[in-house]
Amino acid sequence: MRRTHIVLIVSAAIAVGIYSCKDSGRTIVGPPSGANLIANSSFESNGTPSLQGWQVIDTSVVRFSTDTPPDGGAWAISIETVWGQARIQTAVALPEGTHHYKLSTWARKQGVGGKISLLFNKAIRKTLTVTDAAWTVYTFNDMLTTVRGDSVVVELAGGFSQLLSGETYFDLCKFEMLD
Ligand SMILES: [Ca+2]
Repeated sequence: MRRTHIVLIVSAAIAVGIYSCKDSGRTIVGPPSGANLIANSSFESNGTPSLQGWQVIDTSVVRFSTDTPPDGGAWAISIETVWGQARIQTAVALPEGTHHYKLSTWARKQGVGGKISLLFNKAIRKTLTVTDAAWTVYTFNDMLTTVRGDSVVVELAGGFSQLLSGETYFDLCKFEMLD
């Protein structure tokens, strides 16, 4: 009986130790206000096109484009309008607590335009539709209260249509913590 107790205590101590290590590894240090929390906002690295940090859903309709907005560097992303899932996503780590955030993206469209969405814990928090043929900044502010384990995903999607064609361009996608 006593041995069982000792085994349990040792097991518990190991579990706490593992949890503590894991916990300290996951601690997110609060970023300074105004900090952009998306690492690859401009879809390029030193002039080379890059989708690092972004998950591409249906790579056949996501392309790099040299058509960029002001200060957009050399490359933007274009996503074709299709009858299906044409989108890219990036997960954003947030500090715990209540903060104001701002999502902003330059975008333009030809034909059927796509959408910009913010997902909080896998539910759509807000969606903006790209309506302009010229490069335009699409933006919205949000207040989020987050606890450990919460996640935010920024999603840029192409247009959705069975019959009509189109292309939506995105660049300089930022998710900033305002305060
Ligand atoms: Ca760019």
